[in-house]
Amino acid sequence: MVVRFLLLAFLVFGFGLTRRVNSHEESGEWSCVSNSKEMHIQADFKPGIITLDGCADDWEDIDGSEFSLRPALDPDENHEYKDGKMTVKALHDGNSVFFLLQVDGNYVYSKGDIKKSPSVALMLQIGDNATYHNMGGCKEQKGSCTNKTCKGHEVDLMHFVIGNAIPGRLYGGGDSSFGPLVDAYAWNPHCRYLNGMGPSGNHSSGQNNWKGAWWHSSFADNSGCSVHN
Ligand SMILES: *[C@@H]1O[C@H](CO)[C@@H](O)[C@H](O)[C@H]1NC(C)=O
Ligand SMILES: *[C@@H]1O[C@H](CO)[C@@H](O)[C@H](O)[C@H]1NC(C)=O
Ligand SMILES: CC(=O)N[C@H]1CO[C@H](CO)[C@@H](O)[C@@H]1O
Repeated sequence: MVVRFLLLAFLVFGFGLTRRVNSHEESGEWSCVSNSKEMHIQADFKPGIITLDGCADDWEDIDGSEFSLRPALDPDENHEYKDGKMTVKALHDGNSVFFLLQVDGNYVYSKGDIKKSPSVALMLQIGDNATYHNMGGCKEQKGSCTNKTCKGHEVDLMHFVIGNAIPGRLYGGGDSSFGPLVDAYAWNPHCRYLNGMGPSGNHSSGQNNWKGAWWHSSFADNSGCSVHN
């Protein structure tokens, strides 16, 4: 299942974990070494070089880190995506942080079919006590999650479903539509809120400012995008 596959891989990066990723099933002890140097991505200050158009050209001189892609529910090494690695790069311009995620190999894209196309997500720790595992790890159930009961477990999420998103177009940010790219925050997987909304009846300080664009190397390159293989 491609969607979960890539999703987890990106989450792994978001929290700077070790490569040893345990199952999402609650079977046994789960641990993470969040200060592991191995998995840290550094975002250097490089203003004015990135255009959010899905093309990787702007990033050519930026160092990246490579990661293996493994299925979320069975992250065994044997089930790794064999055709290539995922490369992640990051930088900032003093105001925004930019990420590039690139997957090499014959990764499938089927236009208009979200089940035959990858999705990606980025998860960032916001609250001091937010865990990678369980998307922030607040113990409350849906309905009892509030900014008080789950205080400290906030994670920020960006989720981009590319199957019906137009390549090269910028999605997300400000608009309140529920398009292919959503900006969310969560305290756990049952308490997720999209595009700046919060638990019903409550205002939230959730924002809606993640933006993203994507490209696939199978497209004829009419746009000036230099195609990476
Ligand atoms: C995080 O957890 C510690 C230990 O349980 C607690 O003392 C602290 O107040 C928590 N931080 C937040 C922001 O909730
Ligand atoms: C929790 O949400 C309420 C309602 O929007 C708000 O008034 C309050 O300041 C928030 N508390 C914290 C700690 O963010
Ligand atoms: C203003 C408002 O609707 N506040 C509510 C936020 O959520 C908590 C818990 O669900 C309620 O107790 C508040 O009344």
